Amino acid sequence: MPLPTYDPARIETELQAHWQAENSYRAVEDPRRKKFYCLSMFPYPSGRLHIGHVRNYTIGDVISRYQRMQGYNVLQPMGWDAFGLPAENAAIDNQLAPSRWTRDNIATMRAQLKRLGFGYDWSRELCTCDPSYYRWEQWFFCRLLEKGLVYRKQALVNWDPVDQTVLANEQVIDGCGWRSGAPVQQREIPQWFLRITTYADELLEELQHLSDWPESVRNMQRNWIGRSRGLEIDFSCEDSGEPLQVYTTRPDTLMGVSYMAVAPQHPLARQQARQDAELAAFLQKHTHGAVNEAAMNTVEKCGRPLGIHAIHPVSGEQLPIWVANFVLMSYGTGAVMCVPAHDQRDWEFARLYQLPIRQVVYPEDGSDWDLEAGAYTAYGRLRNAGDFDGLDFDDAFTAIAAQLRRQKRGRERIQYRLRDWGISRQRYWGCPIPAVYGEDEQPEPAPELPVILPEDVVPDGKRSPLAGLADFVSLTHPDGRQLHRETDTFDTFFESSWYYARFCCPDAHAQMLDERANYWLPVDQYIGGIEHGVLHLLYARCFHKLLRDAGLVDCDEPFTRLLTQGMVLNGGVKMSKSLGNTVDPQEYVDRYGADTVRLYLLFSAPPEQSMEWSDERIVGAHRFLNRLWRIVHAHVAATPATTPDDTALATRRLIHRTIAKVNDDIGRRHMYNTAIAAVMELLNALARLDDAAAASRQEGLETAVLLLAPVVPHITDALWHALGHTEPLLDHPWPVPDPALLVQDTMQIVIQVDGRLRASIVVPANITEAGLREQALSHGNVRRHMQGRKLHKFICVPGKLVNIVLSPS
Ligand code: ANZ
Repeated sequence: MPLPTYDPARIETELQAHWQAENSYRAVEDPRRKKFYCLSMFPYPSGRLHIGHVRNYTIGDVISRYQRMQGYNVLQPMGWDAFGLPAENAAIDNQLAPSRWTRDNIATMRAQLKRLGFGYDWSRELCTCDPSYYRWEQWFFCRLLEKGLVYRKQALVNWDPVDQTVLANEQVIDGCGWRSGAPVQQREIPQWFLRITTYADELLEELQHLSDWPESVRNMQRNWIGRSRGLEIDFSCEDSGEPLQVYTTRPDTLMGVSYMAVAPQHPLARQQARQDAELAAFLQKHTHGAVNEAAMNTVEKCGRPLGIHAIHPVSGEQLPIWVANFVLMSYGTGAVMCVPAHDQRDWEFARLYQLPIRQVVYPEDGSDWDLEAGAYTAYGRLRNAGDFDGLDFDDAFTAIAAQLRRQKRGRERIQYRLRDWGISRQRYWGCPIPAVYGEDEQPEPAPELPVILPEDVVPDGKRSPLAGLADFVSLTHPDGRQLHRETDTFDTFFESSWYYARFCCPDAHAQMLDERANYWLPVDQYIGGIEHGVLHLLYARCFHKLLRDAGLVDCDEPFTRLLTQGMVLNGGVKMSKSLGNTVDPQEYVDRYGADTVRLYLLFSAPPEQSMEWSDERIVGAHRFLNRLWRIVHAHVAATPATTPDDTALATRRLIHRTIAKVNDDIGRRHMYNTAIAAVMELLNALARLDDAAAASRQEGLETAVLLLAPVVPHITDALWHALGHTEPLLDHPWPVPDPALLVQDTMQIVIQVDGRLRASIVVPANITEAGLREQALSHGNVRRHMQGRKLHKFICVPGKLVNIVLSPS
């Protein structure tokens, strides 16, 4: 009879229908069982799945299935990060409401995910654009507003004067609006902020306990939070009456200060500009310059003297005050003391405007530093620094801090680079911010929730659609007051900051989170792209602490383990639409089946590394599954043999060594590629056995099927049944290696007679010295060389050799 052929499309769709009918992935809370919450970052429904999604979700699915076979109660949910700008852009292009476009995409992508066989609990599916989801973040926002944890203040936006709309950064192309082409203006408008800085210390501190996060991500977060310790110093300023306050992390350089600089937005600069038209023009030009630090460092330096002076708090010297474009208004005090000998920016500025450069810190080893080449920015020992000569950084910090404290001119301060999170966007397709305003324009929580986003709107890229909807904007408070609504929506990071928690209880209708959250949380394994290493993960960590402090969850951190998967490259570069080098995963699923695509993605590279797409290797993966299929079916069709199997022990050893290796690779190292390679080797060995070894071959094939089950769940399920099993593979316990079969249980011993090699024997590893002596002395060749002489000494080097020393004849 011909062997059945491998038909992935049929076995995969049949099994998927079976899973759906049986609710095979439904996660049910059970306090008696240990839980495992495995979460992959949910997608933005952009249209179709791209290969990066498939890689991400395959990794998550393998971890989930593996943990399930380990006996855990596994939760693996999926949902949609459904608000965002692309829907608005598509709406403008296609004259289709963003909600329609989004929901159509979701339907497509959901079907694609199901076809890939990912074991999601679809009963928990959530979609952030549904009022049943966003009403709870609106509710939570109102609580934060009451507690003062969100607030409104003026901030800069990109304004398109033709389309009369605020533009996102990615809609500004070469300084012009992407649709109108008009030069973009910077405007100050009131925006909402969340006080993430309240948690700066905790967010930083707890990074050290997140030992199962990649070190790179923890470092990115540390830098982003940017804690520094320094002094706040007041320089008196005769001309203005007010002291000029600066923040410095290098008080040791105080004696090297030769000028001061303030940001263009600084009050002192504005005050001076009232009498100086040229200065006013300069400020006008530079007020809307670069607003972040990275841009600050690269921008060409320029400035102007304000014509006034500050007094050095120790030397009493007069220091000119400049306005400089490299000083940020939003950091520290918006003013700096400039030490050109020890700060590169100050140095460049001083060279440009011929300001004095005075070195006060010198290398510890006594060597000189060439100030012509640039600033000496390292720590060192003080010289030319008056009373502070001879001190190192720490002692100078302490001494200068003490002196300024006595003069009431300085105090120690901890400063963070982290800014409060701007959560409002002037966009239509987002969650409405549930604030309302009365006549006094003071924000208050909306009187009724949810504030539903009108969905039958097709934006045209001009003006704000919400502001134009009178029905939406105006309302009457239950107490009779006429109010108007906020028309900004939340940054979409707001929705993605708490979805992991809502998955625990997506159907809680009366509250944001219920007790189920404390069963599942924290997420045991989170998987996603490194591009979310800073913002999303930091916002979600912050949100979690807000939830905790509101009594909604118990634990301190949301994600215990983090895996950041690498990119999929094509031709050595990242796949992207603009480069035209993308591949559509669906095509490959249609051609080879989901199992082949899954196996290929995992076999190509360790998950955290980037992988190069290769059509040949995907064919190779398919060939391997065909071979697995044939080996199992040929085995099943073979007639059982009656001859003894003298390879049995060796085969069983190989099987158990493979189990041990795969356990370590999957469970600890997340190295699916080497795990798969080990199973391939096992299969090669099994294929060489003849039918006399059918019993050990059965054990070997069952093991191979179990070990591959998380990776290729469909073909392994079919083969599991072919091997004679009726119970589902899904919940079969993961194989455990037999320790007795892992030990190396024989060894080779060399036998010398009077120092000459005379024999080599294989003995049990646990042989006693007496047993070894008996075997050695009875060996034929050894006896011949002893020639009846008497044994003088028996020397034994354990595990290696014995030497038989004879008495002189
Ligand atoms: C004097 C000095 C001497 C400085 C020196 C550095 C080196 P971090 O570590 O990032 O906190 N600074 C302070 N406020 C600033 C602002 N608003 N815009 C631009 N630069 C500002 O950086 C603190 C240092 O950055 C401060 O220490 C200050 O320059 C500068 F050899 O003061 B320093």
